[in-house]
Parts: sequence; structure tokens; C-alpha cells
Amino acid sequence: MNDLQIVAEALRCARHLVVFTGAGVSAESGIPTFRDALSGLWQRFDPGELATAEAFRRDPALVWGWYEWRRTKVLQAQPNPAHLAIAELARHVPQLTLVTQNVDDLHERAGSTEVIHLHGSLHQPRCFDCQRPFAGLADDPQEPAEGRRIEPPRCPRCGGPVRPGVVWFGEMLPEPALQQAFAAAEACDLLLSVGTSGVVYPAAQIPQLALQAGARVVHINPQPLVIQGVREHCLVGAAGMVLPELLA
Ligand code: BJW
Ligand code: ZN
Repeated sequence: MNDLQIVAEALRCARHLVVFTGAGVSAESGIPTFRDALSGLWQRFDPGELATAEAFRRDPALVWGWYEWRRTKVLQAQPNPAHLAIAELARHVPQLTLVTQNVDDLHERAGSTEVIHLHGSLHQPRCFDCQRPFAGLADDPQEPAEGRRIEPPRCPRCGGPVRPGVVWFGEMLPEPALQQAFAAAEACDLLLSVGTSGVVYPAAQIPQLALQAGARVVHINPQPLVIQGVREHCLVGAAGMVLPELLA
């Protein structure tokens, strides 16, 4: 049996499947990843200038403008065959837990429910000062030019600047989401890790926890990964190709 056949068989037998996704799952929808050599956001933008609370404090208009540019890209994008296959997988196994590091809503728009967002959402901004959710975002923003500064809206309660509802470097992940994700990783019998470089902690612990707890772990990525044992596999290819093949 080749790796694809082994994984397809594991999927047929799985009782609790965890699907853990990263930016690569949205790449085929035209959303840039962070670390890809040619097209990754961090090739062109400095995370220290854009993805930390200090950066927002220093220059809120620079940071808000950059996230509005990214939010517009997401609003204009559509779920791709990988998102659709993941939504379909929920109908093939008794239990599926979907954990994503992504800040877009493409899993939900593909039909997945109860998505655990470890790094927050571009669509749920909140006040930087009092943390209250901010409901006034336009859902058809003017497409902001890349790099354009935009003053963030002000919180109607306290007047503080509104910030993107994402988790920046140095910030804690939402505790309930992280606990649910860790618990699912420790309880599942199969984990698919799709389109992530696995370098950002604590999210990167999730496949490791599943492996340690005895589950089979499958990486789906165009870049071959180093495999550590007989229960770990890599299906090399784009998620939008490999996932539909698994369902076929
Ligand atoms: C495809 C594909 C296709 C392409 N199909 N696949 C040492 C120094 C400094 C800090 C740290 C340190 N060690 C640990 C830390 C902490 C830090 C961290 O992990 N840093 C590492 C980078 C070193 N972590 C944190 O700060 C976290 N918080 C925390 O730890 O709190 C406790 C604490 C408090 C105080 C002090 C210290 C600790 C928070 C992390 C938040 C991450 N935020 C971001 C930005 C979110 C907002 C935004 O969107 O702007 O989240 S960073 C970015 O990386 C984003 C992603 O969710 C995350 C993961 O990236 P992902 O999804 O894996 O994307 P890529 O681009 O890396 O990979 C894409 C993959 O897809 C590649 O493998 C491709 O091959 C593949 N691919 N096409 C399938 N078609
Ligand atoms: Zn406020």
C-alpha cells in the first residue's frame, strides 16, 4: 500500500479525526501564506512592524491599514477544494474537530461548523483598550492599496483604537480554544495537519501531542516534511489536490 492508500484506510476506520490547518489551506484561494519562499507575507513585510501589540501602539494606522488590505483579500476570496473537502470529511467520520491557525473565514464559508480559531479572526475586531468587540466594520471596504495607512475606528464605549481580532506575537492564545484543541489532539486517532509550516508555538504542539498520544499523524503539504515514525506520514502535494483524492 502506498501512503495515500494507508491514509485513506485510516480515514475509513477513524472514530475521532482532528484536522489542523494553516495558511497553506487558503493558498489556493489566493490568500498569501506567511513563510513561503516566493509569496509569503513575511518575505515582504516585517512581522515586528505589523504583528505585535507594540507595533500597533507605535503606528496604529500602519497596522490597521495592513489588516484592512488583508481582510479585503479574504472578502474577495472563495473557499477552494481543500476547504470543501474538509467540510465533506465531517460526513465521513463519527467525530471531527477542526482546528485552524487561520484568521480567515473560508472554512465556515465552505460549510464547516464549530471551527476552533487559535489565532483569532480578521472579522472580529475589538477595542485595544477595553477589549470590547467592535461591531461597526464595513463588510464591503474600499479595496485599500497595499501599504496604505488607515486610521482605525474608535471604540464607541471608551474611545480607544479598534484593533484586529487576531493573536499577535507575544500574545496569549484564547485559552478555551487552545484547551479544546489540545484535548482533541490527545483524544483523536487520526490527525491531518494541512498546509502549515509548524513553526509557531503553542499551535505547533498539536500534531506532536496527537503523535505522543498514539494517533496517526498525516502532513499534507507541497514541501516534504521530515517524518519521525511509522505512524507519521507526509502526502506531498497541494491541499486542494490531495484532500479530494482522499475522499475519492
Ligand atoms: C501549502 C500550500 C498548498 C503552501 N497546500 N500546503 C522565540 C523567539 C520569539 C518568540 C518565540 C520564540 N519561541 C516561541 C515564541 C513564541 C511565538 C512563536 O512561536 N514564534 C516562532 C515563530 C518562533 N509564539 C507566540 O508569540 C504565540 N503566543 C505565545 O506563545 O504566547 C505566550 C507568550 C507570551 C509572551 C511572550 C512569549 C510567549 C502567538 C503566536 C501568534 C501567531 N500569529 C500569526 C499572525 C496572526 C495574525 C495575522 O494573521 O497577521 O499567526 S504568525 C503566523 O504564523 C500566523 C499563522 O497562523 C502562524 C502559522 O503559520 P502557518 O499557518 O503555518 O503558515 P506558514 O506560511 O508558516 O506555512 C504555510 C505552509 O503551507 C508551508 O509549509 C507551505 O509549504 C504550505 N503550503 N501552499 C498545502 N496549496
Ligand atoms: Zn473600548
